[in-house]
Amino acid sequence: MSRLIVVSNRVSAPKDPAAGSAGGLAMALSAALRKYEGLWFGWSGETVETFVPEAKIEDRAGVTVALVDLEAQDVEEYYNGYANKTLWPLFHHRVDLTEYERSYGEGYERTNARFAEVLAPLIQPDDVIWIHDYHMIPLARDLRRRGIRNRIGFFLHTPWPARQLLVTLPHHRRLVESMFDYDLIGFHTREWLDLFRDYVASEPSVNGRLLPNDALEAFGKTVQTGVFPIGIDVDGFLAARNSALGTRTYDRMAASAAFRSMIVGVDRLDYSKGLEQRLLGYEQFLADNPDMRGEVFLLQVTPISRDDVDAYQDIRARLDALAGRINGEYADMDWQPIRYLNRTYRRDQLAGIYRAARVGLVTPLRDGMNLVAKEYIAAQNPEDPGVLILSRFAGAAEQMGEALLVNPFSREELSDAIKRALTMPLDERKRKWASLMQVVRDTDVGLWRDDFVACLRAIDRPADGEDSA
Ligand code: GDG
Repeated sequence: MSRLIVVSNRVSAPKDPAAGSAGGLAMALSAALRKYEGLWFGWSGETVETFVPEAKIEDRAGVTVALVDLEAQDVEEYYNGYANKTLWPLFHHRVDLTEYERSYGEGYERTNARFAEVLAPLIQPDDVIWIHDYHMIPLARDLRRRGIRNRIGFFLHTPWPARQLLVTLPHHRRLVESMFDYDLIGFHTREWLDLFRDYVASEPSVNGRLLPNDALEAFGKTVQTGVFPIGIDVDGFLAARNSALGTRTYDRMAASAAFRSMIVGVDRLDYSKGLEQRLLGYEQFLADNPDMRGEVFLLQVTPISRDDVDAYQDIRARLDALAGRINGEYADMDWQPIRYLNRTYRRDQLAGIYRAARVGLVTPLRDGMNLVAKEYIAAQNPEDPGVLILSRFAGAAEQMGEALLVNPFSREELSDAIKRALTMPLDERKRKWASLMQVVRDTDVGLWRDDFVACLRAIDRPADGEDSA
């Protein structure tokens, strides 16, 4: 079997897989690299004075990783700039937060060309290459320019934006044109794929064609596209839940809840996750249901993320103020409505926390998939499961229709859904949980990975000289 090369901005292959801190995606990709052999390539997270076009090769628990150091200007323009201040907000429908700086676009192009310069010599003729996420969209084009003719696939972990928003990006056509150097492009949902197809077919400067079986033709090339919904490592997550620390955490949370119902939220501190709207919806619930105050609390676990970017500092300050205000207004001497924590927990602890929660509150304003929704379901006790409230704007809603789907922009809808979840009869909870757990199993991260790699391997590439481009 030919080797697999995984490429992502940060290489998250764990040094010690047994430590239990790595997420499902990192574990699934590491397992694939052990199975197919190969390489995980990306930025080291380090900066150097002057870029050296050479990777540092390391072994991480049986996985070979190849790491590149970048210059500080690359990190500022490519990573903090184009990736996190331009593409991330734009792909999450936040044109108001999107920064359209020419230097960011130039840094993005330069840094991707640098990645290609270092990666190209490491590629063997039979390797299959799988590039992840919005940081590296033009990388296939840059590899092709260096003569790489291997199969290259791309998976986008975020939503794809509506055409009317994408065209606010200077050089949007150039970005999409570079995607036609892939053999396969994957999205989490049919909705994101259809938005991509709509751009290609309807944007006048592209004038592309929809072909059968989700293939597309434009810029004199064809590309295969598909829907590959990501999930969690179900067995790994159940083992974390049942571990000694998972069980201890569950016991500790159950004791701390002491006859109160816990509602849980777990999200990186990101404006796309709808945290402000969630707190306002919960406040509305407290206002609407005075008899339930003192009987519930919200545990919101929110690790700080991308703190170098202004928009993240702003949302952080607003959430601090909002959580403080709601607690100040509603708390009693022996009860606080919100426990708002800016810290991380181990995965086994998180699993124990989810299990103790009556309600999982997952209300992003827009999200590629959202794995917390699947983790919450997996952690439940089948005999007495909690209820998942899920934003209809999370990719996960396309499969998890049995959750209580809500519009996260409406605090009244959030308030009603919280009440409904807290009062749902056991048989309805069990029925919903069983159907959602089936979805979680059907989309296990191992299946997602194998499905994508198999589709990529199955694609026929034109032999030398046959390229239509
Ligand atoms: C992107 C897309 C897509 C959170 N706090 C802690 C912790 N986490 C873990 C969660 C979950 C993961 O982080 C977050 O995954 P999400 O899917 O919810 O969101 P993003 O980080 O935005 O991920 C998203 C995903 O890529 C995969 O394609 O689903 O749409 O935006 O696993 O549990 N983990 C630990 N401690 C914490 O405190 N250990």
